[in-house]
Amino acid sequence: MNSSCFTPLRTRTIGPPARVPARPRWDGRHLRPFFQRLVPLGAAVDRPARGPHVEVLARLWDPLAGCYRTPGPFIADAERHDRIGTLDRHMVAQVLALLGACPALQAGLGQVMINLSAVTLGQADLGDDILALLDRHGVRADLLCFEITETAAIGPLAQARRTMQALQRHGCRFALDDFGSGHASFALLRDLPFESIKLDGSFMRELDHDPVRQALVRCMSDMARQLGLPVVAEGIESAATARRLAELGVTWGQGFHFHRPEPMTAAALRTAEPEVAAER
Ligand code: G
Ligand code: G
Ligand code: MN
Repeated sequence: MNSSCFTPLRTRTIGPPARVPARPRWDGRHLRPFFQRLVPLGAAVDRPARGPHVEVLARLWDPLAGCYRTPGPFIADAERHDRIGTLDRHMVAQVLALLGACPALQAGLGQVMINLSAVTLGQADLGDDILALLDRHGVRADLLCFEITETAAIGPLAQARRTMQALQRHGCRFALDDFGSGHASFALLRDLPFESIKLDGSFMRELDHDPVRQALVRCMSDMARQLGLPVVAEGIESAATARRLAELGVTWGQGFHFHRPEPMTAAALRTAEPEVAAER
């Protein structure tokens, strides 16, 4: 089995997406949304919690290997081959169809965070496409927060800003993802109306033993507080890291320590709720 398969032992027990064609060629039907919960770290929480916050994570079914692939390689591939806008829209459509089919689920959820490539954000028709999907599936816009990754060039800033503002007027929010790992982070915070920051998971590795990472995380969390933006730390793999982050002023976290990503189904989202409430 290839090493980029996601947790092979577990995914062997998780079957392919419904109606997936049995051929190894990339196709939107091979995509399936998984999700990971966010949890408050320590006592301070920046926002009144309505219910569990979750991040949607794309996984790609590999029919030859019989497992799901993690997104790193196939997202990069889609960006290179101009397919990322289609992939991101497939993900949004699948998530909204799921939420739209379950009004009670929508009422119980806090925020659903969906990753969008910076390339997708730069596409002029994105705002209208998302609003049309919200309308078609009857999903509240304020349930959604889009995480923008800066791995690829963000393209025309004016277009990105217009799309963000149009969706924000309907209640959607925007987070800057992978903060601290690229070159444009600070400039993007200045130029675009982000409402929260997600610290790149690479800072969490060895955080507990590394004064440099601790200084950088404290600096980013202080800056976010001054800007009035909530901060989420990603990639938390131990209780020690979670405790250290709380000391450094980070108020939200996610990672394997709290929750291994799992397929996004109504049943799984429903059972996410009491656990998160207990952790608060
Ligand atoms: O787990 P892994 O390190 O392979 O994740 C790689 C990247 O894929 C992460 O930065 C994550 O933000 C991104 N990602 C996950 N799901 C999606 C998605 O639906 N769309 C986009 N554009 N990126 C995603
Ligand atoms: O950049 P972004 O945060 O969107 O990346 C999310 C990716 O990181 C997902 O594909 C997810 O599977 C992976 N991920 C989530 N939690 C952890 C963790 O605790 N450790 C590591 N190494 N990866 C994680
Ligand atoms: Mn993300």
